[in-house]
Amino acid sequence: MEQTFVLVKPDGVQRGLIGEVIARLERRGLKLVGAKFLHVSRKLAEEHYAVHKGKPFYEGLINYITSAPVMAMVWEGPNAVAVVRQTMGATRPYEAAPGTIRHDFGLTVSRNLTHASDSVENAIAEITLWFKPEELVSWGRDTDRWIFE
Ligand code: YYY
Ligand code: MG
Repeated sequence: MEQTFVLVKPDGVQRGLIGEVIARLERRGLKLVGAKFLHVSRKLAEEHYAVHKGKPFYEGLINYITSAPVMAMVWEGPNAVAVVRQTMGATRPYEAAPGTIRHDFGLTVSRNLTHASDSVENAIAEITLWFKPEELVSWGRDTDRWIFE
């Protein structure tokens, strides 16, 4: 089953939106299989955002993501990567569709509340970077058969 990596970034945590993000993903039908609340080190932030190194917003992005705690999670379900990206909305909140997290709670790209893996390949890499295998919980949920076949 597909898994994806999700972060509630420092602005989401500071604004008390961890529960809101979790509620939306749960309600969508996805299953939580890993979670940790942590203050991100510069090293982890730089590895996570390595693809953006050298871009004009990179330093600000690293400073922001390391400025206060984040909630890191792994969510599982059919098409989990695409489903979570859809629920998050477009990178720039002013372009995100109504009903998405970034639309409903955000205004600017540098405070866009959440991160979610953008491909299955990157999801695997990000889950491996942030979680040890034993930190992921394999569990059966009785409602699964009412959510997907
Ligand atoms: O995957 P996603 O978070 O939607 O966007 P990316 O293009 O991967 O950029 C990562 C992160 O960088 C974005 O969520 C906010 C920040 N950022 C920025 O501050 N300014 C930009 N012009 C582009 C991205
Ligand atoms: Mg990205």
